[in-house]
Amino acid sequence: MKLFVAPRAPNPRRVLMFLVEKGVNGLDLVNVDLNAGEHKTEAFRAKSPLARIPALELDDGRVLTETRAICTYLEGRHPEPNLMGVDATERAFIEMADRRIEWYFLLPVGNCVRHTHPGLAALEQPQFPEFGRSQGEKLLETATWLDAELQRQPWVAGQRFTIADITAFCALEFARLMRFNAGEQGLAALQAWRDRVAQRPSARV
Ligand SMILES: N[C@@H](CCC(=O)N[C@@H](CS)C(=O)NCC(=O)O)C(=O)O
Repeated sequence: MKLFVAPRAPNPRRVLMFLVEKGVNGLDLVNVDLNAGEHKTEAFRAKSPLARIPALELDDGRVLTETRAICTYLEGRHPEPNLMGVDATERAFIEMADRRIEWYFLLPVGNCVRHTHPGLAALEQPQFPEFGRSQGEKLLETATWLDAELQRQPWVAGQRFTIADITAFCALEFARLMRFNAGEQGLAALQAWRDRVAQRPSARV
């Protein structure tokens, strides 16, 4: 199988972390140069029609995109350690946590960085810096909520490490580009959780 990724891009990083947590090796990693627009070529769009990564090309040639869908596939093929829930109830609660993080944390970080950072100008045209800054404020709202969650439970979805921690960690790391630092915002529980996740081998991808 081939996994299309790019250094520093948060969504491919989610899949790479997921693979390390699963202990899965042997995928063929293909770097896509986003700044050069490699993902917008006809050849790449034939794999990922909306020109997005990550994309996982299966051995039969079919291609999966969307990080959660790729992770669902990998979880099915490599059930242990479980990262997405063992029964319907746990799966639903973990999905709820992961989607909250994806929509209300990763998305505002992405929008803020894409619309305010000169390094992202190649990807985001036109950039609307004011919109980007407003997304930074939305991020702080979610971060404050997440900090409260992490004061009463060790991990984003509850009592154990799951895909939701991976999504939140990748979002928080990407937020460094907008100089967001949980500790400096007084979000001590979020910072402590981040520092714990950073110790995991998967955080090094
Ligand atoms: N909803 C998609 C988002 C994928 C996405 O936006 N990926 C970014 C990299 S993190 C990308 O391909 N950007 C290319 C572009 O903006 O042109 C997922 O969950 O995988």
